[in-house]
Amino acid sequence: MNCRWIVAIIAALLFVGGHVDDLRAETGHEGWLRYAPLERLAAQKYQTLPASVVVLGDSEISGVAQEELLRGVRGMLGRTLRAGKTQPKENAIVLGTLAELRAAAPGLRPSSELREDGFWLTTGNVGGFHSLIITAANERGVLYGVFALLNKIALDETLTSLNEVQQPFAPIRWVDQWDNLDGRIERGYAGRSIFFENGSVRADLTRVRDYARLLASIGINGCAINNVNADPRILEDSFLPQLARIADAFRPWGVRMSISVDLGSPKLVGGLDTFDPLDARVAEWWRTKVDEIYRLIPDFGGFVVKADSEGRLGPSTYKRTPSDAANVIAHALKPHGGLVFYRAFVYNHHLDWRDPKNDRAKAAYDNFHPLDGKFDDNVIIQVKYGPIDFQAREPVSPLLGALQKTNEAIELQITQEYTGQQRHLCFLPPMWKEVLDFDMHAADGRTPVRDLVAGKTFHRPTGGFVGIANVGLDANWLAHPLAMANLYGFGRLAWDPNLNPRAIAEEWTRLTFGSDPSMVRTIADMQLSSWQVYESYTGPLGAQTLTDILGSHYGPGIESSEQNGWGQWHRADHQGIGMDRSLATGTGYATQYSLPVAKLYESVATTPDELLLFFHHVPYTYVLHSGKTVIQHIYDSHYEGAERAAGYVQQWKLLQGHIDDERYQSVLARLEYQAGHAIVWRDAICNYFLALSGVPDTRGHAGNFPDRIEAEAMQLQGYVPVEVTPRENASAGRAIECLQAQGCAATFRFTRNPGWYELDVQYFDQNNGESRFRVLVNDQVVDQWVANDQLPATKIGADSSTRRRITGLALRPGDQIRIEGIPDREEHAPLDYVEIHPSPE
Ligand code: GCV
Repeated sequence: MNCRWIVAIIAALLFVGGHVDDLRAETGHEGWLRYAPLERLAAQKYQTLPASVVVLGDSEISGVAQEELLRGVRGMLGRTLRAGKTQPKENAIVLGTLAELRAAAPGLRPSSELREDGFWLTTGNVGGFHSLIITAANERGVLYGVFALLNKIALDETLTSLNEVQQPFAPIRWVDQWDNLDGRIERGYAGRSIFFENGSVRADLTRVRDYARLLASIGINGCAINNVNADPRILEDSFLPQLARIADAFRPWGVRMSISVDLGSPKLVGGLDTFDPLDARVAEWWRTKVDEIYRLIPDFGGFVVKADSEGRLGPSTYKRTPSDAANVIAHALKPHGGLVFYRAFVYNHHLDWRDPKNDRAKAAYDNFHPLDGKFDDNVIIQVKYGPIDFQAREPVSPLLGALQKTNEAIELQITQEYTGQQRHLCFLPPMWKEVLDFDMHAADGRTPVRDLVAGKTFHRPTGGFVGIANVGLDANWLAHPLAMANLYGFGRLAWDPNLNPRAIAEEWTRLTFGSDPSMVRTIADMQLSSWQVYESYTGPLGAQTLTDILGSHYGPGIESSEQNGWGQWHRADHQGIGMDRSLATGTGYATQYSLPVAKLYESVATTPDELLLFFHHVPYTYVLHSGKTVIQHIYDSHYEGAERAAGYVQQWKLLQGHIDDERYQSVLARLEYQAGHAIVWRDAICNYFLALSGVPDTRGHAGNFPDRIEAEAMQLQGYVPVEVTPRENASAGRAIECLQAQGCAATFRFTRNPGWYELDVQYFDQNNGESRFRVLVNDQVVDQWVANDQLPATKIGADSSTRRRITGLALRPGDQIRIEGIPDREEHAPLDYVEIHPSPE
């Protein structure tokens, strides 16, 4: 029996028992809140669920909570609960705050005191009837309790003897959006803004309400809606009523709206001649503006501030400090209960790269640690998890352990800016979990990051978690159906950072796709390995994501990090690689950590392999803890990573027929693309370091492509060769393009043994044209397509490089293979190479 049959039989056996959801087409719009009908047996478990639901409060949130329960039960169990507002004369599900319940059930007390947003699911006697009770300290908590109950039903959990208290780990569980008022989203990969279009708030805010519902279901209680590179117009008087409409859409779901502001606003829109935070007129301007906002939006959350960073105005203009700037706004917000999220992402992007002591990684600590204790109590310092900028691997920011008298929140990135932009699979909770569990040794005993940011270690009044989400108008919010697990995972970890990523991945999969155990395992396995896989083909050993940092932050761009002021240096030269951040010989960054952590990173010997090049410059021949040399690790990890990315396609194919076709195909297309792009990454990095180090790959992979035929080596009709820069971003540094409107062709002869083959055509798909391609074998058309993917590139290079795989071709020696390309606008039907492999058995 051949392998293909074995795989098919295993697949069939794995899925015996099958799926219970019907396979109607789904866009992913419902996310994890699909409320898909339960299988008959599973549904029986909930037969004793009361037939009516009573809500004791009369707020909007209470109403929404009741409706959600009706919707969920109807969807999953096919029953419409009787909805009431007064104490029932029958068994019921009762929703209400503890205060509301007091009269009806005076003896009811949870075992521990409920904090804000915490809830209690229990059963008891209400008005003489046995009831299932969802109660909380506040209304938002009741809504969260409803979602928790529905989750239990969706996940087939028992409701008998229900007595469960859930409390959020931290008060701050927010998402930020980087939406511009014109409707674009900075680092957003899923369409345009759900909030803004053409300089105004959208007329139709249905998607905003749907978003708030998703957020509430995972316990997120705040959202800053606009780019931290803030447009000052957001504070214009005429804009505020528009903002109020968004806040109105959020409010029923308990999501507080906040906005990012430009610190220069008093001058830019306020008409003052200064924005000096210590000028009394500036303070007065903020106070008046904030009062006005609260008149329109009584539950307004506050302001996010990015200042003195990447060209933004800031207090340094007047030689003032971040605490001066934060506090003037905080004073204005304080009477209303508003917060200032002041971002620690403050650094000089004109650093002199020639000075080996300069180090961008030191900036956050250097700027904020001296101000510890100087910030008002309603200021939160929002700190990116690492000292650079959301790289696939960074050490934890030392600032997180260094603020003892200041509130802090950790900033994580849900939108995959440096981690594949939702075209590559990269499930981030395993990374976040490592960060949150990391012991900073900031005080006696264990001080994991999760406790520090939640304010537990140093008894701060507030703190927590902020995730940059950047959902867009795409039906499924984040473009890649599997990327929604990152939004879900962020919310779950913000609620309870002790959860484990596998549990999160499995839970998300069951809610999103159904509960077939093999399917759940397959998807969870893919998700859980994906961060490591992505890291392994995009940047080694803590040298950071070796991407084009001056442009899209997407494909490889190894030299873009070097010899400029941005400070994302990896310091690779002919002898070695890595940035020396030790005290003894480097920038001294390592000393920003507490002693035990600083000691760990100070020495090459004790620094973990995965961060070695972040902390040390070592020769390529340096031997890692793993026993490999650095250079061999670079080669091997990139080859293994690309292979594992290809494996995802095979794993996913096992799920065909068990997931609705729409989502199945959408994920498949992305995984196939990823498998091809992982090879682009692999080749760029391996070829670059092979050339730079001159050290050959002992396994003979790097620089060796036996199955490859370069386009420029084919017989060309109309096509002309072009040099590509940087050269590692195209195979052999060259490609071909067609400058004649009627089209061009590239031809070669097949010279190998007769048999079945697959042919990979590596071409470039820019977003400024839609070239057409045809592939012919001996004049027979075997494939044709239009290059119309939306990749972040307007020219030939690693961002646009992509692949078309043509499978099942019967080839004989002497066959002529011809690729025809017809250019369109700026895209000249560019081709890189062809690879021919025997078809897999
Ligand atoms: C919103 C990185 C991103 C920028 C982003 C910035 C920030 O530099 O590339 O797009 O700006 O971080 O977090 O402020």
